[in-house]
Amino acid sequence: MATTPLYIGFDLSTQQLKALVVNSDLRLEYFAKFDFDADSHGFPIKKGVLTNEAEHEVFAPVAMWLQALDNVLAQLKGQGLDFTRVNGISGAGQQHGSVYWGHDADQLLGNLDSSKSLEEQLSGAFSNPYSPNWQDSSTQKECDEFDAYLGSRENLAKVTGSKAHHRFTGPQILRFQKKLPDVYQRTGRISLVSSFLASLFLGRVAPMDISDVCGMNLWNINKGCYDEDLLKLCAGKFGVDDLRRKLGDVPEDGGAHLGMIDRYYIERYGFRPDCTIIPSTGDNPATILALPLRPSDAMVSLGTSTTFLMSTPSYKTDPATHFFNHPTTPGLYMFMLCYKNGGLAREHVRDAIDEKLDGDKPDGPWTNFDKVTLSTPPMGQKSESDDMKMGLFFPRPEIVPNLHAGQWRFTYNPQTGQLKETTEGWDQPFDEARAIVESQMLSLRLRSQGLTTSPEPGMPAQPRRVYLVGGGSKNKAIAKIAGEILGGSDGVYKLEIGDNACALGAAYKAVWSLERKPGQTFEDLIGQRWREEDFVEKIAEGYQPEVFEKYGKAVEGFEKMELQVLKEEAGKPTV
Ligand code: XUL
Repeated sequence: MATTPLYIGFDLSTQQLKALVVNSDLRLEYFAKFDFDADSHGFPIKKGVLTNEAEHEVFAPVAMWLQALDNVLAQLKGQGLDFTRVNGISGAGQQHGSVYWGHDADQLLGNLDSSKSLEEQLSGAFSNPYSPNWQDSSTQKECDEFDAYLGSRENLAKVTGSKAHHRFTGPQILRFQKKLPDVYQRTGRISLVSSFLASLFLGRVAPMDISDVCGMNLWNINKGCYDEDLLKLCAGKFGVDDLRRKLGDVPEDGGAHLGMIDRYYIERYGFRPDCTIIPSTGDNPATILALPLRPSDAMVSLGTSTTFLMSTPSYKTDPATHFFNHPTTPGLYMFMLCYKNGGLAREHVRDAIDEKLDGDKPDGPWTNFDKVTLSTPPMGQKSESDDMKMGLFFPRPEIVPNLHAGQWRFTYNPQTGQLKETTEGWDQPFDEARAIVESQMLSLRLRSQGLTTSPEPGMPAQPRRVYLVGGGSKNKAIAKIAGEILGGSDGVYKLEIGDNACALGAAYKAVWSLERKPGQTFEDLIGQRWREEDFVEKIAEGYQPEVFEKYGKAVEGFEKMELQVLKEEAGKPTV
């Protein structure tokens, strides 16, 4: 049998390292995974991280990731993977996390002994053995400084794509620089988790990726370079030049060939010497590469939290949203909404309903929730003259919008525009099943509607397709409501490989980088090789004119409701 080249996509996420191997036809050939809690040795971590609650710090030991990489490669070897077939490697890393290398990092990375492990040889390569994690919230003071530095958070969002966030790397570096000046001075280079992964394969510190660099609050997206003013703020007394050296250059091409694989992997695992290393990107940018996503298609990741991703040519920033450079295609951006609440909020309502209802759940834990959701009319309106029921359900502090944990229930009359905070008319907890899913989807529609266009003459602006990924994507009731609210002229789809979307996207990025014709875009190359029937399943209707219009009115009430709650709660503690 003729063998085609292979490409590896890694996913270095909070709780696992995964490796997914595809061939030129995008078919999955091998998969391996290392779960930090279950499989690592010597690190007292929980869910992949360590915490210092007193200072709201969340961080991961970098040496654990070294242990994981050797283990995953050994697993692939054990499965019979012939590494001489591997043409290219790319990866996806949890966004915003940073790795601090000592001054002799390149020296150590370039002189690895293949008879020893990465952990043995590189554990001492870091000035700081820990990588701040995206769940860290220790940087409120630094965020205030970033938001103020360019005049307002709106301006910061305009320049960098996002207002300041605790997890963003710029505020993290600023805090690190002030808190541990000696360690900062001992730092030769700073990597993102994504470029750290590429560095290990390259045998020297790798440049950051053009999309992932936008998760730092330091990159000026319009100018295509680090922002001089923000570097100044971040570097403090150590100066801009020093920080610029630490961060390194950023290649514009997301498919750039950074170099060949280091000798360590050739000798230890049997890679061939011309296996090429491609920039690794962030896990969210990698997710939109898991399919040939067209501008105006939307992806909704329904996990513990909710993430909404879109590829778009528009750059319309707002403090509540994020823009990144598109990971492969110049001229496009990735738009992202990142909620802290999602699955957990739905589970609370599910459990409350289960408590009230007896009976079997033959179709799994969501049987009652789904039944109740689907038998409740849109916005809880039994007749047109009824008020709409809507609410906010945040078991955790939320960032979209910026609100502390809590629940708020309202009724809204779309004819008069009257909004009332009340539980009157609510049949709790039953009315909440549909209301919570609606609330999550209305928030997505509210914040993405300015970026969508009309997919066909006569149709209102909406995504062409809505793709669902993550745990919640298996739930057909949620998919149905997603289509009713967000639309989707072509329907709502589930990605078959939904749980491994970012590793898959990283592998596709490597395929594109090495097999593209001059000037060929990612969407074009992957689009040609994509086999719709094998890779996605249509799970719900998308656009239905009447209900879409009704939810259009609901969005207006929803926006009013959010503003009212924000006003009422102003001054109370937020995240
Ligand atoms: C995005 C973010 C998370 C991490 C998860 O801004 O912080 O989605 O990327 O790994």
